[in-house]
Amino acid sequence: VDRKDAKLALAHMYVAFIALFIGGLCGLLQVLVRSGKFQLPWGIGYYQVLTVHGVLLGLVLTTFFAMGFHTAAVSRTCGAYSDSQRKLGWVGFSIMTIGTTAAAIMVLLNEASVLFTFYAPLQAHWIFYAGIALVVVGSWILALMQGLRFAQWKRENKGQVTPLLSFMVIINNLMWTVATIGAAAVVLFQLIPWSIGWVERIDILLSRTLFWYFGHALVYFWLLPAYMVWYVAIPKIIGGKIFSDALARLAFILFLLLSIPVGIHHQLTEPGIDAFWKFLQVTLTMFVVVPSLMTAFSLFATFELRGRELGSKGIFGWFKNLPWNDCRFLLPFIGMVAFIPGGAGGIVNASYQMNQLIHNTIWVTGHFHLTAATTVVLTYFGAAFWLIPHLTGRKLTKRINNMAITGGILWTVGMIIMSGAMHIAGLFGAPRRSEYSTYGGSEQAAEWISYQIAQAVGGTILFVAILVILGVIINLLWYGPKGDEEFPVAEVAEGAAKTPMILENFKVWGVVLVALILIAYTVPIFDILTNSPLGSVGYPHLIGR
Ligand code: HAS
Repeated sequence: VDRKDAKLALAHMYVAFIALFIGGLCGLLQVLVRSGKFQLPWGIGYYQVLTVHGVLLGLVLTTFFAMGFHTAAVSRTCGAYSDSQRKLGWVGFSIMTIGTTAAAIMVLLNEASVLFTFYAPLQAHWIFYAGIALVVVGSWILALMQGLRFAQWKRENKGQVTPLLSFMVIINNLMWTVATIGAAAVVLFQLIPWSIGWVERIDILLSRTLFWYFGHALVYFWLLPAYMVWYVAIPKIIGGKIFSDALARLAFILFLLLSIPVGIHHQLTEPGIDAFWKFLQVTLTMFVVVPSLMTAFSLFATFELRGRELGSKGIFGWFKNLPWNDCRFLLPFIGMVAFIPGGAGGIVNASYQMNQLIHNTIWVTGHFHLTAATTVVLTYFGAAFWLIPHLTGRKLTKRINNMAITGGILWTVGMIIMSGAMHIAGLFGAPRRSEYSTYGGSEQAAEWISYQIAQAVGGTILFVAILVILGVIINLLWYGPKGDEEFPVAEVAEGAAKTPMILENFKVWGVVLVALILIAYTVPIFDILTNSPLGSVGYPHLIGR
């Protein structure tokens, strides 16, 4: 990565890891409160802490890491940005940082305890919403910078297949840009006018539907940088090759097409959306599982091919030949394994009848601590361990590697305990997003308490893991020995089929994407606008929340 581009990418990493520290600390406070053994001091509210945790880890860590990683990935595979492109990038980064700071100040002042899913009826100070809007606008500008560099590469290399990693970045940015239109719409047209007091009432169902139009694609925006690492960097780290360039591109295109028209699977218990549209979006959700299954297939193939190259025998012989003592491999690998139960849990969530059982229980929190906080975050860490020294011109030494492995193992143990307890308590009906309560001595609530204590144990181990990981990052930023660390980009395996050019045709995929969104959302949104008493604070949509 070019030196000047490295500075821009690194700036994102600083914000991401500061967010990890503060967000992680708030996570620790939450599990302690929920155990019933601890009370927040100085009048700090539970929802205030929960909002800091969700916003910093779910929105800030992820968006900044993804944008920093994207910036570096395009520079590495398409070449350095021009000065004007890079300037644009700094403008985008600055706007995102100003927006984040504004939103964070409002949350810390308890003026925006609206959780990371900031839809109505909870209301925040307008500055919080304006901050979110700035983060979105800043990210669009960064996506534009990366898109311009990609387009320049295409002009200079007419007729050639684009670099796989940059192609993946562009797909993730396209998905993000189309999805954030939903977030921008709810913030600009509903939440800001309402919180300033220009309008007295807004439609809650509309705000939730626009949010989830954005919200499910959001989780794939977190996931796809991890998939980039799995497809492109991990094969190089293990000394192997990418199983198939075409398969990887097809998986990303399927994510682009199917990530957005599925948001209603978060609203299956919502009155006011016709069952037919829920059915349609659940069906599309089952299709969006396919690119993940393709990814699993491709990774197994990469591991097996490499193992056979090293002489391993039998069906699982390759397992022995993977580089277990390399933190750049081990942490993402644990992330992959976690995605097997995490993804299976997602299929449970998306299954209409089973969703009735788990919706709004702490099972859902368990689900996203496996998917987002284990699969995605452990892969981000694994990537940061080579990306940061690559950007700072330092080495990942054996000592730092061992420290990173310790952090990863602590994280895994903490998460198994915490997320496992969340899944089980959820099946017993324990609600998510609630403070400790005995619910007036209810017998059922008494069953949850031991699981809440287990969550506190797991959460405490996780916080120790965060401290160790931050120790690693500090070493890689400032104290590791000077040297060159590789940005690993694997080649495609010799026997792989040629990549068909249709996969590069953004116009075709753009048309299919718009068509799918229109099919999935036009009638539900039309119904909401026509059937609801517009302007009401929710009635009848408040029923059943
Ligand atoms: Fe989800 C709720 C459905 C994936 C995150 N999800 C959430 C929320 C979050 C979240 C944050 O349908 C809560 C939002 C809120 O606050 O309300 N989710 C799914 C489905 C998938 C899925 C179908 N979710 C994710 C990912 C996330 C994430 C990824 C973050 C990154 N989710 C739902 C639904 C809800 C939901 C409902 C709403 C619930 C409710 O009622 O509120 C799928 O994408 C999952 C597909 C994945 C797989 C796994 C493939 C496995 C792979 C690993 C291979 C391993 C290898 C190693 C090679 C099928 C790729 C093997 C080695 C060995 C040795 C074995």
